[in-house]
Amino acid sequence: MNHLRCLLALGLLLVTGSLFAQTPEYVKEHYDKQEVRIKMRDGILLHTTIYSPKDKSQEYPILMMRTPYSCAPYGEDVFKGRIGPNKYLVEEGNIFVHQDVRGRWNSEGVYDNMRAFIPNKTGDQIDEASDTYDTIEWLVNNVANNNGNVGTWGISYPGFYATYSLLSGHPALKAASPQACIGDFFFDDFHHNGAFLESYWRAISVFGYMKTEPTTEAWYQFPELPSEDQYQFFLDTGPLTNLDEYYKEDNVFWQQIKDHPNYDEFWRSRGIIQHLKDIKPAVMVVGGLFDAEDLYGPFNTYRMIEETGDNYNIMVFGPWSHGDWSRTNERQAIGNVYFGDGISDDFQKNYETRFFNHFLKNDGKGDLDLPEASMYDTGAREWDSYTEWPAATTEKVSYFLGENQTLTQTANPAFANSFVSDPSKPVPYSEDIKMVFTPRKYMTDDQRFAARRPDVLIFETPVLTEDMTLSGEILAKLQVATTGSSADWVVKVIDVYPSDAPDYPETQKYLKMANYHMMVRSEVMRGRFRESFSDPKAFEPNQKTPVNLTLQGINHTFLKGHKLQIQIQSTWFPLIDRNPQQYVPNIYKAEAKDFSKETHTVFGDSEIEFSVLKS
Ligand code: PG9
Repeated sequence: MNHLRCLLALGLLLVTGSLFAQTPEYVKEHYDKQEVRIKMRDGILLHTTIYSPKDKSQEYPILMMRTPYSCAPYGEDVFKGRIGPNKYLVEEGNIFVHQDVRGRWNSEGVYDNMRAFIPNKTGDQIDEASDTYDTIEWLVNNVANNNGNVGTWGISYPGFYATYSLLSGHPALKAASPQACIGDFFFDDFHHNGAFLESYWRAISVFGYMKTEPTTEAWYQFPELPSEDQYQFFLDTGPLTNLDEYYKEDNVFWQQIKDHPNYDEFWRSRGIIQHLKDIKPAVMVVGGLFDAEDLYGPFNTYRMIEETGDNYNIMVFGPWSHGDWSRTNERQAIGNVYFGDGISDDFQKNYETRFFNHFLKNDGKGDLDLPEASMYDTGAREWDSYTEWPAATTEKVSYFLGENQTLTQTANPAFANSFVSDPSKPVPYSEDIKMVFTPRKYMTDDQRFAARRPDVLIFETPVLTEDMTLSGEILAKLQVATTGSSADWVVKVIDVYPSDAPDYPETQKYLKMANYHMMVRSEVMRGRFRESFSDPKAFEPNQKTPVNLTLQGINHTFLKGHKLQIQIQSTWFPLIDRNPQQYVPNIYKAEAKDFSKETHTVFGDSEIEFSVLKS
């Protein structure tokens, strides 16, 4: 009996010990904490927190995350639970470093959103690459017991700094894992193809106010709003200019957003993708196929590195929302939709931990036997491995937006499908009543509420008689017209479940998965940017005009018994701001009188081009 008790106790210890590896108590027991201020080449001091294993019997690599979200808790005797990318890397021992980036929290300097990279810096010119270089140089020469190898990781904005670290050129940097990494604020987060994400408006509090001194307390605050009903609040507020009531001149980022409505040098210079050429350290890009915040970034970070270099570069895209892969949920679900068990833990243990150990604890040679592209099939609910991405084993298949709400394989330019688009009654992007910090759940939400509106056009296949896997980007080549001179065009790809689809434990009350219209992918094109993001153009009223837009990659099997549906609409509120539908030079400066109800038309030679996995 004692033997059994011992086994049970050991099992309990292993489980709880493993769970505890992400608690302050565990970290305090196994790690020492140091706080230092590292001097950059221009003299600015950056707050840097270092967690080193108490076990000094071996040397360890340094794993660093640079963040605008704070190294809190501050104080060498106060510990946090999550110090590394996952519990496995914490349990086995690494040196973890967190740094407040320049101008944020307890670091000195002036913050600059998505600070532009300066390729040929001179003198004490700085950017995030030089700050990374100067930090790594100090760490490898001053942190006890390090093995001389450095890795970087981060999710979202910290993911952007992990990408940026690849441009530092420091020889000790051997591996980076940019995760949900911002690539360009004109296509990630705050804008999609030029449309402003009004749903992000509250987040401008966090990034718009510039502090003057190092601080361990938040220097910004969220505006007091009269309502938690996001749709109603922004509708009642009206034109974007009325939001100036809440953000004054001292919100630098709000002024910058309003002053740069087009893809101009301000945004172009801040995009990091363009610089990711001939990268040397090993890279593992991670993204969520239902990440509402940063999809453009990870897909294009992987793509540019792959196209221009020959370093070890892989991608892992799972059935995740923003950052889900770093959490410890046993069941992976997003909103009403369940995808599987243990998916994040498997990633952390068998991808992320093995990636960093291979390049930081071993010599990085030999085969790591991770796929070039690990893409979860979000329809069949299983992992696919591809030897390249986009997958070579696909063929282009086009559907046209046909009569009687059908997707046909024959174009019919004579067919015209019209709807009235009314900015005073925009199509909601969600049925939820909530004032979000950033949108997330809509990415898999049921779209029946939209399908039943007269200002949403739907086109669908018959019930599929066999599985169809769409893998890769989707190109929408619309042929449209408007009675106005300005319009947005939204394309949504929907998986229509059969009438006998079972509910999940996660399915919200008073909603059935039977006939669920699952959002698989969606995107907007602000019509003025159809020819150029830098040089906007009005529509000629009532003139048939091509509008093309690319929807980010998917890997989704539409199962036999399901239907593929396309929804087209021109408002998507308040995910994005409302288009006045009369052309004005800058929608951020539009007035109430500029907003008009217009009739939009989608023609039958509008084509949706999919990449379909060859059977
Ligand atoms: N990319 C995310 C974000 C950036 C800016 C504002 C709000 C969200 C993120 O860093 O989580």
